[in-house]
Parts: sequence; structure tokens; C-alpha cells
Amino acid sequence: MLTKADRVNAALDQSIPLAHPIKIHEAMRYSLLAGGKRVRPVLCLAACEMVGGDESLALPMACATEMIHTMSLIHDDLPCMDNDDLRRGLPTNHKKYGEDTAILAGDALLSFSFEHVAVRTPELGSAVGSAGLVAGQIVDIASEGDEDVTLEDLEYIHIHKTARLLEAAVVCGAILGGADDESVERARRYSRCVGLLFQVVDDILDVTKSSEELGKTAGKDLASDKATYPKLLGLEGARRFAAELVDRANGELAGFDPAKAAPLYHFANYIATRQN
Ligand code: GRG
Repeated sequence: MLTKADRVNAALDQSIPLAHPIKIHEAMRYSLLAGGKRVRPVLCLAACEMVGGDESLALPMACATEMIHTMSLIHDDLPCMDNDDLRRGLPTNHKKYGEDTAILAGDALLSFSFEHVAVRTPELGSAVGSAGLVAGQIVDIASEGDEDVTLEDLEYIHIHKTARLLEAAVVCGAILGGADDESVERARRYSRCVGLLFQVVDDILDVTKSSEELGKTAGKDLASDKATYPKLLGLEGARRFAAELVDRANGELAGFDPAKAAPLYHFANYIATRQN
């Protein structure tokens, strides 16, 4: 059992590198590698062996059970639940990193666990976790009130907060539909454009709708301290960028049967012209 626990510890250590955004991966590793007994993953490996399988077959699933267990402990320790200061003899995740990061670290561990075990579509887990929605949210939180947010920063936030999940929906659909690699990549590029377009249009609507409501020329988002596309590119520049994204998205559909690609073609135009 101890040998199995050592193997699990090594696999868990390798599973989450200290990648960008560093803070979220540090928080995930802090709790995941804090020295639990590893009861669940060891049971998983032992059950695999019991029925004649090599334990390596069950290693990803074993790691996934420990990731889920760890995230449940992080969330259980939060002030809104058990409000604990110590876990496994160390400060709890939220005591060390703050509640916002602790919640996101739990979310990222949960989605990462599914990414670990999904064979054909790991895309979905990675779109949600610390390389996806969680990454966008933690960088967004860190950039709040920052006057120097660049277009590159804004794109990073929206690609992760919004586009990655749209991308996963499209890519997983294409994979499950039997697409070859080239078609999957074309579908991916289409969805990235639509994902970013979704956010650019959202920012434009925030400005134009609040202008209408207030009867003013400048809406709330041009005045607020949140970085938006109209703020960085101007309203006309943001509209031009949106039009460019629609062209790029629909260009990626050119290689598909037009009748079958029609819903995605119209979808990009719908996102570009939506009013809410
Ligand atoms: C899973 C989506 C999702 C949310 C979490 C907070 C929550 C929902 C559930 C609470 C689950 C919880 C804290 C159950 C207690 C389980 C338990 C017996 C913990 C102690 O397990 P050990 O002794 O701990 O295996 P170590 O530290 O050795 O890993």
C-alpha cells in the first residue's frame, strides 16, 4: 500500500506543473501535495490489480479520485462551510491564498480530474480548469483596477473566460462526430474567433445599450475602470474587430459541406448582430 501511495504521489506531483497563472497552480499543488493518506487512489490501484489489470491502467483514475477528494476538502474548509484554519497540519487553502483563489483552485482540481480520465475529449476538462475558465477568472481578478491592461491581457482573459468553453463545445462535437484532425483544427479556429467575437460584442453592447438608456454618447463601460474592447480600440475599432472575427470564423468553414456548415455559419452572424 505504501509503494502504491508513493507512485500516486509522484504522478500527482507531475500532473500539475507550476504553469502560468502561477498562483492558481501553486494553490492547487499546495493542497494536492499536502500529504494525505491517499486512501482513495490506493484503493483504485488495488482494485485494478485484483481483477488482473496492471496498476498503471488505473493510475489516471486514481489521481482523479485524489484531486476530487482534495477539492472537496478545500471547499469544505471555506468560511461559508466548516470555516477551518488548519488541514493536514497546515493552514487551509483559503487561509494561505484567499477565498477567491481557494474556490478557483477547487474548481480547477475538479475539472482537471475529469480531464485526466477523459480519453477522447480531455478538451472539456482543460477548457474549464486552470488552463481555461479558471485561468481567465484569476487573471481577471488580478487585473482589477489595473490602469495598464493591454489588448494582449484583455485577449488572454476573454480567450480563457469565454472562448475556451465555446471552443471545447465545438471541438468535442467535431471529435465525437468522427472528424479527422484537420477538420477538428478548422472547427477549433472557427470557435476561437466566435468565442472572442462573443466577448467583443458583449463589450460593444454594454456601451451602446447604456448610452441608449442614459441618452448619452458615452456608456458606462467607457467610463468604468474595467478594460473593454471599446475602451482600448474605440467603439468603431471594436466594431471593425468584430467584423474581422466574423470573416475569419466563416472563412474556416469554407472547406466543409456548405449545407452542413450552414448552422455554424449563421451562428457567427447571429453572435455578431445580437442585441442582448
Ligand atoms: C465534490 C463538487 C464537489 C464539491 C464538494 C465540500 C463538499 C462538496 C463535500 C464535503 C466532502 C467531505 C469533506 C467529506 C469528508 C470526507 C472525509 C472522510 C475526509 C477525510 O478523508 P481522509 O481521512 O483525509 O482520507 P486525508 O487527509 O488523509 O486525505
